[in-house]
Amino acid sequence: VIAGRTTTPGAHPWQASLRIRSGTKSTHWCGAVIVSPNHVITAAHCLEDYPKKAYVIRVGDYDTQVEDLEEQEFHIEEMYTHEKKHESIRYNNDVALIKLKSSRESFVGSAIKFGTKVQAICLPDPGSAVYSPGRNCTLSGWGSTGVSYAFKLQSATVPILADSACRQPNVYGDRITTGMFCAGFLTGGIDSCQGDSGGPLTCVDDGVHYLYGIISWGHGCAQPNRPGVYTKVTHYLGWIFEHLNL
Ligand code: 4AZ
Repeated sequence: VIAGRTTTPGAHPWQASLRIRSGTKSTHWCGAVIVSPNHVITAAHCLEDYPKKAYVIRVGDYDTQVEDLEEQEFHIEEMYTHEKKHESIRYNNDVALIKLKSSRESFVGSAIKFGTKVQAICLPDPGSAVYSPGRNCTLSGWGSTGVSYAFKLQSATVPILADSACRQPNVYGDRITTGMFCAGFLTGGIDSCQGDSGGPLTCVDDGVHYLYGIISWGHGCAQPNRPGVYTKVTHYLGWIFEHLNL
């Protein structure tokens, strides 16, 4: 996150980290979002470079350098990547659902133990979710702050941009599909960045946080006329619910 703020522990209880295992340790790779006791959503492009055994999902984290009591880690039981990923254009259909493997001892039908600092995000209702231009929403992640990845979870408030603004030829033109939307500032300055992708863009409706976007791509970070591009969650609700039941 570029020009964001450091969050407080538990302020984004649905935030997860998709990590790459290396020996007994793991390193942050992408964001992810808790959507059920057994599932997280992430960006499809986050799952392209390694086999499923290489990943771990961590929830309940805040400062990646400190081990918290709330932290829980899971291996992947199954990963479902959208079948039309990158179809006709790069980053199109950038959504994936991960089913977590529950550790044998704590198995009670669910992998994640929910608590005050670990919760699922609500998925939006396609009938009432509004992606209106100018609406302020919140993104979060441990991605690049400009020089290096963040240790403490960062967040930023960004307005949703009109498709007409984002599809201008000097912005992204035809690279924005119906499954994407843009959020941020055409003047640059505040944005998601490398290592944030797969994480959440949430908006509040009647006091409830909903997952509107999945951090997906952008040309660099926080550059003028290069806002962040997000996977439009309402466009994929059918696909998401279908795969939640597999
Ligand atoms: C990335 O590489 C990435 N500025 C994520 C978000 C943005 C750019 C790149 C948006 O993960």
